[in-house]
Amino acid sequence: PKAILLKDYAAPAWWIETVDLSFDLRDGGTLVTSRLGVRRNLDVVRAPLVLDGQELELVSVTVGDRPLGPDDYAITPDHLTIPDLPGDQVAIEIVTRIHPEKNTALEGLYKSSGNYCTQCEAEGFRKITYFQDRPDVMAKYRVRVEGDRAAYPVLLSNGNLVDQGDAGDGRHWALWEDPWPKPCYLFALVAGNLVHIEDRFRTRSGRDVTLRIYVEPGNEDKCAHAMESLIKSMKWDEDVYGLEYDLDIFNIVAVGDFNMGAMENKSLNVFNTKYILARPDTATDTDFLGIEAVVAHEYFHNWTGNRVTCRDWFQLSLKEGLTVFRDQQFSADMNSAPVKRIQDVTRLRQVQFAEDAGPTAHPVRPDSYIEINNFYTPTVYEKGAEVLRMYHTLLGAAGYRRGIDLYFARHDGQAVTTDDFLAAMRDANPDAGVDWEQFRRWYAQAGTPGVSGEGSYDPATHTYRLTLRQFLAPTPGQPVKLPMLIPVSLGLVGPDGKDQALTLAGEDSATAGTRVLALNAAEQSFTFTEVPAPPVPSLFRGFSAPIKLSFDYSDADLTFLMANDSDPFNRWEAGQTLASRLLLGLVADRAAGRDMAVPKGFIDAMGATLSRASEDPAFASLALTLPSENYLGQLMEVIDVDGIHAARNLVRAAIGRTHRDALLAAYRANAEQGEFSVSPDAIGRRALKNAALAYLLAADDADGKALALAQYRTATGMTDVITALALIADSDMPERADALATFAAKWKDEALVMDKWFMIQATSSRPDTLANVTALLSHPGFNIRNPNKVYSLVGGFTGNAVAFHAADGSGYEFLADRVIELNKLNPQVASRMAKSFARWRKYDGERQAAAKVALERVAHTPDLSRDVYEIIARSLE
Ligand code: B3K
Ligand code: ZN
Repeated sequence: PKAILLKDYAAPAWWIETVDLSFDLRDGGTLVTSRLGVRRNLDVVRAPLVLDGQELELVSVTVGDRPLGPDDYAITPDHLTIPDLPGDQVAIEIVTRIHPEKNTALEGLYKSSGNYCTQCEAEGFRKITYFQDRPDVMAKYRVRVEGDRAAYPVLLSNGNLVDQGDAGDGRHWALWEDPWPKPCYLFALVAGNLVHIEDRFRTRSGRDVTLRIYVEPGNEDKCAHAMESLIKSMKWDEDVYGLEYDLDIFNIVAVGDFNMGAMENKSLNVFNTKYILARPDTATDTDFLGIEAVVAHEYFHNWTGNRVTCRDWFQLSLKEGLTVFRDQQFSADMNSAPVKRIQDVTRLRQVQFAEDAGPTAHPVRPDSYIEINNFYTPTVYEKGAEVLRMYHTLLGAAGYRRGIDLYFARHDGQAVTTDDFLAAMRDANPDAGVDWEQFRRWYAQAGTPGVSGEGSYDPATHTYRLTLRQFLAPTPGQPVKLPMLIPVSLGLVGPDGKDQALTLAGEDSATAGTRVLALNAAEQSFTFTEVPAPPVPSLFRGFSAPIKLSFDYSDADLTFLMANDSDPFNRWEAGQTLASRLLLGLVADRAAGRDMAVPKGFIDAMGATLSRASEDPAFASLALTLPSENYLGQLMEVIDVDGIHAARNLVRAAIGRTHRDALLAAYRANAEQGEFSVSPDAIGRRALKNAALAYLLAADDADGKALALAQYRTATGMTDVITALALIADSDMPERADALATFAAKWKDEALVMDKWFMIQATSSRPDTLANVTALLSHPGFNIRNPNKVYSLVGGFTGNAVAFHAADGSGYEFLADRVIELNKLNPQVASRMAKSFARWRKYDGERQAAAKVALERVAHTPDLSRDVYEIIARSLE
């Protein structure tokens, strides 16, 4: 397979301005008729019209009124080329036949539980009809959908329903028209037996919008939260970004078989049921928050992605980084901002930093790919969102908004680049004093910058000198890196625990608080004057840049910041830094054959956090959580899987034993009371209660076990039920088997709930986990064709460090088998699973050897998809 390069981008020789599609949906073959209005692009050299198409059966091609014969065009497995088009403006009709019922890749038009739906981003439209499948070709669509009335009572596409009727023979049709030009990746069609809930939203300029969520019959009672989230998003986008919805109708359809979370098709979002369906007894707090965030994300795409789209797929972060940042801001406004920030940074470190440190590292704006579906990555999404956050930090809320307004004023209706976005931010803020050429490196250079430094206080002159250095390691294809523009949001915390003034040498006296400095050289010193007493610096408040900090804090400094920093993120961060330091020390002790002794100071600090827990239960639950095994692994040169697991469990047990009474008290104080709610407060209290329960079980506490069993048996909300069940499933309590069985019996018909059941077994650290997971592949509730099932069972297992990285290589062998099996069915899901191999070189020799065998076995599989090939080839490089 050949790589596609950013530098090869060229505008198309032809524009397609109108698309008239007609779908004749039938089992055994769907006929697609496409009438295109094409116009020559006079700005480029004359060239034939080359259309993309894959797995299509061509029935006929007509240019003007002339039917073409096979000699009039050229056809390959990927293209249809029509040479010598007459004139500059031509009408073309193309008829193809496709087989959605056989489509297991879930890309293009396919069936999920008997209903037709589409997924076109990134390049699925070419599996529906021949077309210039590229985002810079924007057209107006009219779509006629015809199908059996009884089987598919609901027929949907983008835009407005303009007509419908009876087609005879038990069939009916609907005609949809979308007035907004769009790239074909935003096309959608749904035909099925669906029911809907409905609400309305009046935009601030007075447009009444009908909002509908379509689901399979029986799920109507699980849509309310998604609908509320949609309405909140529409309002928030008006208030914060000044962006209003632009049609009279907004539809969401939830389907059970979907490769990712959801898709922002114009006015017809298609969602994975996971991000729509929720009832307190079926969905966890994480699910409720996930739904709010994803519904918002897809809605926000209406402007950032749809009205202004990407010129080419290298620009993917133009819409994804921006839209993730927008959904993060939204969720922060709807819930607790510090909690949201801590969760987002935890995820960034867990998945994006890991990606940046491995063979699949790539810039936010990649410059080459083999399969674009492999680039819907944490780097493009989450690091992309951090880049947006840095614009916001450097320009302030008002400057950022000026940039956004200019971006839309310039580019509404266009397909543009991340450079265009940067230019709008720059031009709207001429006095910002930002070196934009340097800032641009955040898009171009891969890897996570490291920042190190130290500070010194001079009591004679009352000055504090802070020195910071930055370093960016080479990544694949980028041996040499240049210094980045790194926004450092900082405070100087005085001995009284209060922020001191931040006056740089030569400035007028500043006020106390937080300020943002630009670190733009390899090494830089900042001298603060009028500092009355030696401070502890609080650096990168709110995580103001996606970097790895190593600053020469003493343990006492960190404990001080944990208790005193005015920035909640950095209070949490100080605890995490302290915990990582301690845990890695224990891992080293164990490796050297020394006893692991847990320092009392840390256990006391956790006790202090616990004693303050009632002030902010949500924050406390995060502050009490130790860094994950995966994150600790990233801090090691060679990942000591078993050592990390042992050290972390030892510390957890020590906390559980030492603070038993306080944990029991926290459990009881936060037990469910009153009506169920997903308010931030209620979620926070549940999180604290369940964190306390987990510590009690870590200490093998008898009362804790009894509480877990009682909670499993009597709780009504899924958060409490599944947390208790996960703890039981991870133990060797005699009730384990029975608890797992009663859960499965109760929920066997609720696919999303069963996903959780598979997940908790796959993530257990019991020694029999691989055997259990292997047996579960044959469970009647498991289906390898359903992506959610694969993500729960196989994905859950690969995230389980001790089991997946078992020294005997059994975990790698298991994954290779699944990747090979999935490669034939669904390349996107296969490749997502294959990414778990990527960091194999970070493990010891024995594990590396086993991983290599597994990787090579996948590499030698016949008919390897481009998706899997690209990941495996990069991993082996
Ligand atoms: N834009 C889609 C993702 C499409 C993934 C294609 N493999 C969902 C989103 O980011 O909103
Ligand atoms: Zn998105």
